[in-house]
Amino acid sequence: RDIQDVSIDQGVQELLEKARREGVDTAFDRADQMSTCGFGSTGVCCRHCLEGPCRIAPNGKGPQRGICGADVHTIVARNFLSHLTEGAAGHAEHGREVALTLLEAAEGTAPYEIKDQGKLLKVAQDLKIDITNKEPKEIAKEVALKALEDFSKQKGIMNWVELRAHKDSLATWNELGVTPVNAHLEISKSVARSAMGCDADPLNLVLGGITMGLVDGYAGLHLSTDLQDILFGTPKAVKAQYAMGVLKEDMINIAVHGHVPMLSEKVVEWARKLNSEAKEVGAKGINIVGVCCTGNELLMRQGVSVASSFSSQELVIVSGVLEAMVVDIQCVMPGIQAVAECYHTDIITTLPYVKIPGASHIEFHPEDADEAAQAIVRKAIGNFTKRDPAKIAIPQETVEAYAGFSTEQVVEALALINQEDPLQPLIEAITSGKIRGVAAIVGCTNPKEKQDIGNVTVAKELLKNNVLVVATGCAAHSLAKHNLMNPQGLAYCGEELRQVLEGIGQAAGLPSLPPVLHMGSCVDNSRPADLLTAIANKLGLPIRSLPVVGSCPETHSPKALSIGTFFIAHGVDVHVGVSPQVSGSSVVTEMLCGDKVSEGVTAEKVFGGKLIYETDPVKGAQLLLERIDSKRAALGI
Ligand code: BF8
Ligand code: SF4
Repeated sequence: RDIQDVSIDQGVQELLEKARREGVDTAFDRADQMSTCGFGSTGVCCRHCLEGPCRIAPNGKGPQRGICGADVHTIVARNFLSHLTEGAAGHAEHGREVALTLLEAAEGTAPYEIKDQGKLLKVAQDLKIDITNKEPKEIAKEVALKALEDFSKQKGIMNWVELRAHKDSLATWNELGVTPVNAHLEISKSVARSAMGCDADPLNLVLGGITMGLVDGYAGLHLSTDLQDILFGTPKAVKAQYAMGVLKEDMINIAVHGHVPMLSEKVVEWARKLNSEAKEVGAKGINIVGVCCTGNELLMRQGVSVASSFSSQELVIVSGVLEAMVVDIQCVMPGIQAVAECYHTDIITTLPYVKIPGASHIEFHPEDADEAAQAIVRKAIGNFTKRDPAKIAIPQETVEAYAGFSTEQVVEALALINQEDPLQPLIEAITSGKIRGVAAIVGCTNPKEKQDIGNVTVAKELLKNNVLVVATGCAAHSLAKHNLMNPQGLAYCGEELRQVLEGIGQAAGLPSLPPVLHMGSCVDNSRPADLLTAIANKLGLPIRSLPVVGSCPETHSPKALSIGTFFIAHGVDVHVGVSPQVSGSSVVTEMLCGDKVSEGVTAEKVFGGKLIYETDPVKGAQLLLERIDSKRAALGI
């Protein structure tokens, strides 16, 4: 592809051109070299045992069953479940790591404070923990132990499901028998049932997938957000910069990349503390920039600027001014090391179960977080003088973004209009039609796709039609870079939505709210879910009847599929713009994407929401608008 066909971000185009000039291979080039496998992309290739791999030929021409006798529907459903299990496991590990850190902080063995004591008390009370006469650390310990029960209890349902789920959604899940008991038990069961000779029933496998969506949603998203807010603070409105131009030639640049904020928060803290050492080597200071969801986490709580989303992560290195890229877990391309070897950059892995050949490894454990963060920052400082001046090129453009819209911050802003009943102005705007619906644009960028175009196009189509848009993950990067998170983006909003955004913004002392509200990283998809639950509770309606949708136009990650499944289980329609690899089975496709009049069981009949697969972002947005309108019509608004 020409550089213009790879991304609509000019800085990415410039760096890709430089990479190609310098003979550096990136994910965009590798995507062009990779031919699409028709079997894998439709989900019909099975590698679940050593009799295989078995592939089911399309159109009935060739084998129609694997060696064990599994038909195409079993194979596709099992592969889909495996994807969801992988996604849920990633987020559950994230949640567990945070819970352990909170426990160690409470016991005084890890150097973290409890920054949001208000949220700690609220979560503790909602978990029915007795807080009378207890110190914050004592309460934090009990909250952490309750969280860890969600990885160990053998009976009942997960504590975080009880804490956060809407009662009507929970009733549906209980009736279907899909409510998770504990995350590890369910993940283990899910891996076991996907093996050869176990679950062969496509419907049962897809229901197993719903459980994985719920594990992701509660042990991953909600649990992580709650405990991270307690440890690091609940985000408040902040302004920061996006795009590759946030790199600084006269400073030591450290990119923090991955997901879990325990490491990145400490790197930021030590970068501030060791600033004088940076000056000793001739730099003006230390500039931390974010990549992927770590970027979102630091942006939301620390106002740290963000360089890159997933698909262009290697290009941050190509700027020639990156001293170190420190990574933890998830969405870290192994390819960054080969790119780093062409420059002076050190790739630093930090977790024992996420290593990259050739990279430096500074192991990070919460108890010695300070020592590890210092070593990381000092390694970067030591690299500053190793730059090759001939290889330096930083794109100029940066874009201002307003972020930090936690659910608490949104409610606080609304309270400026109606102190007694903060949600009322939002609900009135929805019922009167000033706001036609609410959409969460979430998920990734994908090197196979033209970066940002899907995310931005869906957002603009929805905004034009007066849909209130919130965003998380790398989709939020796309929208921020294209001016949808500052007041300039109001030009893309329908007149009525613009008035609502200006009204709320001005009450908060801003010219306007930004057109898109940045709610955080992918685990922070718990925040829109919390907002929906609050609105549904206030209206006395189930979430499934609200005019709300989700869209994931450029996903690459199984995590996005498991988050999407979590929302579908609430009855929220979810659009994906990249193949979810289920089209090889008419039965599975019908279960996920079929409608009320389809034969057999469909997600829409059971939950009230379905999966919408559409690669054209304009058409995808139109389909979402149709769904919003049909939910409005059913409510008589
Ligand atoms: O968890 S949006 S590319 S970085 S998977 Fe990965 Fe996708 Fe980015 Fe965050 Ni989410
Ligand atoms: Fe083939 Fe069945 Fe083994 Fe899959 S589980 S590889 S279909 S024999």
